[in-house]
Amino acid sequence: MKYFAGFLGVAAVLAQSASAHYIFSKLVLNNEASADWQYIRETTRTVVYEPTKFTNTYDNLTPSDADFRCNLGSFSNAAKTEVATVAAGDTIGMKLFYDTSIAHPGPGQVWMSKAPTGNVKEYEGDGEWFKIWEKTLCDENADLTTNAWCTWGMSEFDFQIPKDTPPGEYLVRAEHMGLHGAQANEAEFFYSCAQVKVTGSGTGSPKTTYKIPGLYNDNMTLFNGLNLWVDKAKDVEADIAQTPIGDEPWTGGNSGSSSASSSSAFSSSSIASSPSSTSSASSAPAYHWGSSSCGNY
Ligand SMILES: [Cu+2]
Repeated sequence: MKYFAGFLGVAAVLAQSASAHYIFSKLVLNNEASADWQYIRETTRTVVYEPTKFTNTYDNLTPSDADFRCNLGSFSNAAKTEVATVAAGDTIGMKLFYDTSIAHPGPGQVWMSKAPTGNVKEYEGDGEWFKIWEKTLCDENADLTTNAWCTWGMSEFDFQIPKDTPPGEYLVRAEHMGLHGAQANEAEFFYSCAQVKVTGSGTGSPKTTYKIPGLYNDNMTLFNGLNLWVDKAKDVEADIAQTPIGDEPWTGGNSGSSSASSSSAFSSSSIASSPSSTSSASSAPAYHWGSSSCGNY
């Protein structure tokens, strides 16, 4: 009896903290959510749902580390994580731990990377990644600190595995970022990877691919300098365009971006492969918004 009461107390505390921060722990197949960490590699972090940041880090993890691929220590859980079979063209989802919902302002993305050996359980994610899904601003006239963002309030990302995806085993990485601390280089990244076997006869090839780490750096104003309380939607869009988030997702075929895209100047090769050599001083935050905590969220 005493043991049972103790368990409830711990669960209540965990559920309460999880309402602020989040991590994708469930894969959604045929509209049904899996168990936590059944198909998604569990991180070994002290508190699984805390964000990854460039500064004031949790567990010393930053977006410049190899574990920015699938979260801290998660490769050590790859062997015991199941591989979900999904047909190319199917829509699947990744859902948050405790069914919490996103209450930080920022974009959401889904990335894929093919296991070169054909066995995703032995793949660390050090190969090429491509983007298949993206949500940024949905209402430019709404509040940039909350519901201007498409992902505001979502508890899962639903996305299509492109019909042209070649068969094989893949890491599927869902990611959300909170930009409410970007004015102080405290953007927050929430992400994890599912292990998926794609079936079908796709022969497509994404033109634009990326390496992780290398995807993001803190010379990018979106993560270090943007101020959602002061800046306008067009500023946010300009900052997005200078990152891989501004690139068109691959939805099939043999090319990564549409001809209408203005992101060609920020191709993956120029962004992802070169450690930025520009001075960070020029993009230092123009505003500091007091404490960097997430107390209001
Ligand atoms: Cu936060």
